[in-house]
Amino acid sequence: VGRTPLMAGNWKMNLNHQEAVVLVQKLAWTLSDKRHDYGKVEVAVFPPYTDIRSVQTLVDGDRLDIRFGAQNVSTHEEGAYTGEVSAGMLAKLGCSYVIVGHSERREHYGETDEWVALKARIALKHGMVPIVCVGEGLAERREGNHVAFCTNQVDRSLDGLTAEQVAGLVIAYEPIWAIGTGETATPQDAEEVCAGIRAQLEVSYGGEVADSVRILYGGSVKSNNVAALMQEPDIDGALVGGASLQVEEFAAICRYYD
Ligand code: G2H
Repeated sequence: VGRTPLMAGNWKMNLNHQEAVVLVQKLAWTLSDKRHDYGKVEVAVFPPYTDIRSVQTLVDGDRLDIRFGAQNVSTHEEGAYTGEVSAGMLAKLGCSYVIVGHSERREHYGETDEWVALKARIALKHGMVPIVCVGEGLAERREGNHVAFCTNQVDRSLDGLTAEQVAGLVIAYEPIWAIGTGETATPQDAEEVCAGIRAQLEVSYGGEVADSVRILYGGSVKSNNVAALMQEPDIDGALVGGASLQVEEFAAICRYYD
């Protein structure tokens, strides 16, 4: 299947403005180092809202082969929603992607699947690709319900999307118990859920759509565990948090096959 792997660096709420600029510059420089092959993956970074504009300026100005996106988006088009940022604003800044439903937003800000579906819809409406995050907690994992829990989350988070829209989506599977904890799911653990998600997509939208959706794994991905994860047939990339803040480490993740 011809799914281009996506390595997505989710900076979360880290780095000041200057650090963000330096990180993108160093990353661009590293990715252009001809001693390594970076050509097989798509690389994207997800700065905080406040640095998207600067990243856009660097990427456009130097024609960098780096995509970028936002970590969140409002469910509303515009208006009296203090503190929110709209999909239209992000699209105008050149965002290719928007992360929706990250577990940290579900956990700390009460985001529900219904909200996630609204966010996915509004991102698509403005020409951006949502990266729809799902993942089980420790309780579901211990009870052995993790696959069903995640496929339900996918179903509900994609509510209202057409098959055509789903075909262009990215889904990120992030087991909550493996986020920022240093714990990684084994490649087999991750594949079990990613394959389950793809099977569910096939039931809901057909085989062709299911085959075209990229499913990322996220949760303590590092240069020393990414290659094994990427060998699994249903894992098409990684959503990388902590390790994406270190240029050498993130670059090593992007050339996992080298
Ligand atoms: C999961 C991941 C990126 P980390 O949240 O979204 O973070 O790699 O730090 O576990």
